[in-house]
Amino acid sequence: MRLINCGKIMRLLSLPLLVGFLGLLFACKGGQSPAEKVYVPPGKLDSYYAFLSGGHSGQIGVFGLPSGRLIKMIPVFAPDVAIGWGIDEGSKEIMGGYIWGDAHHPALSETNGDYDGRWLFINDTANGRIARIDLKDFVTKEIITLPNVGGNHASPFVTPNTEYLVGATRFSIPVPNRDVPIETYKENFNGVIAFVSVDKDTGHMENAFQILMPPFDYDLADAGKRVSYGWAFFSCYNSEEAYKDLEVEASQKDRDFIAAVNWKAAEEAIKEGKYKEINGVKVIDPQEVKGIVYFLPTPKSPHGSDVTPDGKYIVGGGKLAAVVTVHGFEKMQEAIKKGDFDGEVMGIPILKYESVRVAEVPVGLGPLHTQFDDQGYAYTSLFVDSAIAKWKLGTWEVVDKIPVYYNIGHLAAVHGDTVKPRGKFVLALNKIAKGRYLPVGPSHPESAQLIDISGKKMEMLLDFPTPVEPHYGQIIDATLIKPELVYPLDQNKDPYAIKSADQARVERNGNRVDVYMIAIRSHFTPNILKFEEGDNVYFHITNLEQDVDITHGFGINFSNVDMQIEPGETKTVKWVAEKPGIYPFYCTNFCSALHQEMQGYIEVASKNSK
Ligand code: K7E
Ligand code: CUA
Repeated sequence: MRLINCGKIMRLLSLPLLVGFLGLLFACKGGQSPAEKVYVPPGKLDSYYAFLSGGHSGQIGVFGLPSGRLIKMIPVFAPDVAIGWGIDEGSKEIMGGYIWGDAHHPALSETNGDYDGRWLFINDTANGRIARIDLKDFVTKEIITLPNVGGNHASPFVTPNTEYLVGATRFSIPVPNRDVPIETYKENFNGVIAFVSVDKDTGHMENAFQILMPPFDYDLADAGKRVSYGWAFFSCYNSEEAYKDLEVEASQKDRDFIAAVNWKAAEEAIKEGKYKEINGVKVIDPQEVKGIVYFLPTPKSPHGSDVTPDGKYIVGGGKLAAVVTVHGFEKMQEAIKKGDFDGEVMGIPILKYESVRVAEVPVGLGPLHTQFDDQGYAYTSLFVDSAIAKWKLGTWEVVDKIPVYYNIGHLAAVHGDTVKPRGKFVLALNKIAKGRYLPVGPSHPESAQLIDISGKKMEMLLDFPTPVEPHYGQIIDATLIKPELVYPLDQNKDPYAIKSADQARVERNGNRVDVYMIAIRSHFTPNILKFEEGDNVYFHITNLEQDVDITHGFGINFSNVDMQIEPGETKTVKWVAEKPGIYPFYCTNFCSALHQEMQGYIEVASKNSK
């Protein structure tokens, strides 16, 4: 009897206790401090990869979020002497003779409008190129040049199934490029909008087609999605067609444009042969082929051009305005049908502003770029205000604002430019970091700030410095990327690979010498080498390791040769035996307890010593 009573009391007590406990749990969760929200304990992994462009360093930074930890710099357009990027023969060939690039916009490959974790693309504003990084090993595999494109800035911004990467001219040039007086800019210069196709299976890029454009400065782009699939939208400034003192002369007009390109129609035109070839690329002239491009008037010197996740709206960030302009895709289609035009430039109809504009959202000063969350909100970076404005799609009201430090350029939300944004965080990519970090001389680092967007009000969580200079970034759910951790040796198809020490050898052919070498803890075979003055020596080194993170280095004293060879990989590096003498070489990447012993000697005999 007593026992039963006791149980009853316990039952009666347990319900409020449970409720209380759950309440406490919720309160704790809701009340998590910023530190708790970004803390990733030792041994635990981040939940997101953030890929941030390295600007004029020509690289890409890979960060973990929410911690903000820098995990890797991927060399793309610039050499990296640790890895040997730009030193070994394979990467030298990919870099195509340039040693710098200006990397602005990372673009993850997409399937059905969402990141698929296969490849990462990035543009080079300096030398008109796009690079492809394979996310199987985070290595740059290919760099393509976009002929006719002067300063490829509005790029690569993939279409929803990575059918195409886009590119466009920021600095108009004569097309084809030739010697003409700069003063004949209006007559002789052109912009170009470019489409680069991507092979579904291999990722291989090809110049598919281009569209000749008036000599404006094309700035940013985004591909249409869902209802606007088949289109792409490019912002531009300098519709004044100025070629000097742009600060003043390109800021005259109240409205410039967003160019809406119907790439499905362009594909048809190409099939029908309506193009001319310029520098090996098929170029459509809108004066001859109608229905490919339209101009949407957009205030004022617009920078960002961002399509909403449902594809219904195109948001233009008028950097000299206090509003973002929202154009409706449906309205645009109706206006095109009705011929609601306000003149044309170079055969390209200008749609009436009132016929395409849906809203002007008063976000604040200097709106640049817009990203989206999973709750129907948009987030716009405000360069002049140093802030982010949060606003509601559909009602167009600004609901929140948060200051950032200082002068934000791009911002990136989790899957924030896809058809399926994930919410959670937005990352502010700030240009100026005055006083935010320990001072290190005149140049301060760039600064990223992580902001929680899961609640009603945005909450600042974390500052972290970033190497030069993130323009844009993309944030992907970490579970979507599954890198290969060693290269399987049995699948190594490099023509210079050897699979065991007994295949190691030296082959001479005139003054070309090929050294087939292996690296394995903790030696090279062969490790005593004798050459003659003037020999061109090609070292083909295979790392026989199959254990994770056992990378060997190969550096030669008194030379510019150094590279890293990953487990199962073969790399080739050229070294010229210029001067007689002794040249030690050694493993430059700490690999084992006997790493210091991993070395060898090269003897170069003088020509006359024979
Ligand atoms: Cu710096 Cu996209 Cu080149 Cu804007 S860009 S900020
Ligand atoms: Cu191999 Cu250090």
